[in-house]
Amino acid sequence: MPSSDINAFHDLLRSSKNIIAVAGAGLSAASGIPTFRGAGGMWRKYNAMSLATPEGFSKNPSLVWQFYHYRREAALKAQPNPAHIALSSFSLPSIRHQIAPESTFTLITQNVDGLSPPAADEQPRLIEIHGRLFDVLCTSRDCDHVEFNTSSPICEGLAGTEAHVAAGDLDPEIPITSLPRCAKCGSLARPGVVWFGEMPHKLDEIDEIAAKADLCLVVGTSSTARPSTCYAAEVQDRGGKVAVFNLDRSKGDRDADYLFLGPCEETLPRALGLTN
Ligand code: BV8
Ligand code: ZN
Repeated sequence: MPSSDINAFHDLLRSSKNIIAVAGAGLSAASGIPTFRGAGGMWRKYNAMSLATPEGFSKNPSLVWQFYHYRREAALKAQPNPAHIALSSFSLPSIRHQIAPESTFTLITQNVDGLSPPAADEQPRLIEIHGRLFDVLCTSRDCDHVEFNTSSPICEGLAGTEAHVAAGDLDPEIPITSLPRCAKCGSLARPGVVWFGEMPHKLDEIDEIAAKADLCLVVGTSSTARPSTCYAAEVQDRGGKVAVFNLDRSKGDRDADYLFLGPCEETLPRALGLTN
């Protein structure tokens, strides 16, 4: 049975050397971004295989762009919540070293909303394993141009369609010429997120970091999508510890050493020693 003893968890933090956090949609829930699989989750309302696969995009880019335009608009309106702020504060050595004196810290987030602020130091302390909503990629193999684009709307053809998507009504009629185009070569562009069946980002770097980790925090994820679901077990197999922060019981907590049930925007700042 996992422990929820906060003092014992603080002792563990004090002796941890390399800490990783694997985060999911629950981290951004308090910012008003819907999760995928829970109550009101996006994959309950929309078909993941039509909207979040390369095959879905080839078949109907209009449908897919409407979905991602809707999510871009929602993310642009959202603000980081206390759980994002706790993780970004914890990534600062001057703050973290007060509770975990000799530790490193890396946040691996599955979220694509850009709400986790990048760390201020020179280390790659934030890894967005499933890409970013605001990266826009050229689909032409000869070009491969990538642009960071936060325009609202991203193009006139999608303006206002977010209201239809929110109502569960995707309109397949937008012509391909009215969808976002590559700024360099004019080809059809696509959202810069990692779809099912595609290779997640920075896997080698993550493998290296996870191989050294002695504590894994699992925050607001159902632990369903591979490979993110594997890192906690890897850390534990090498004798490290796992702490799960989730609103409810989840697949990732079966073998956890610590389990903090409740909204992570409340449990995480306290567990990381940032509030009382
Ligand atoms: C890969 C970006 C090869 C896009 C996402 C069959 C067919 C095809 C593929 C597969 C298959 N079977 C298995 C696979 C592999 C597949 C996979 O894992 N599928 C599973 C789901 C069946 N994975 C892949 O295809 C990956 N690529 O495997 O490449 C490879 C890899 C490594 C090595 C060699 C080869 C690529 C997966 C990327 C998919 N894209 N996102 C987008 O966002 O549109 S992943 C998808 O699930 C979501 O989009 C999300 O990012 C991710 C994880 O979900 P969660 O974040 O966990 O969200 P969820 O709603 O499930 O859970 C929320 C949790 O929060 C809940 O537990 C809830 O209780 C909790 N919560 C809510 N509120 C709070 C809270 N907790 C705390 N506080 C709160 N306030
Ligand atoms: Zn191009």
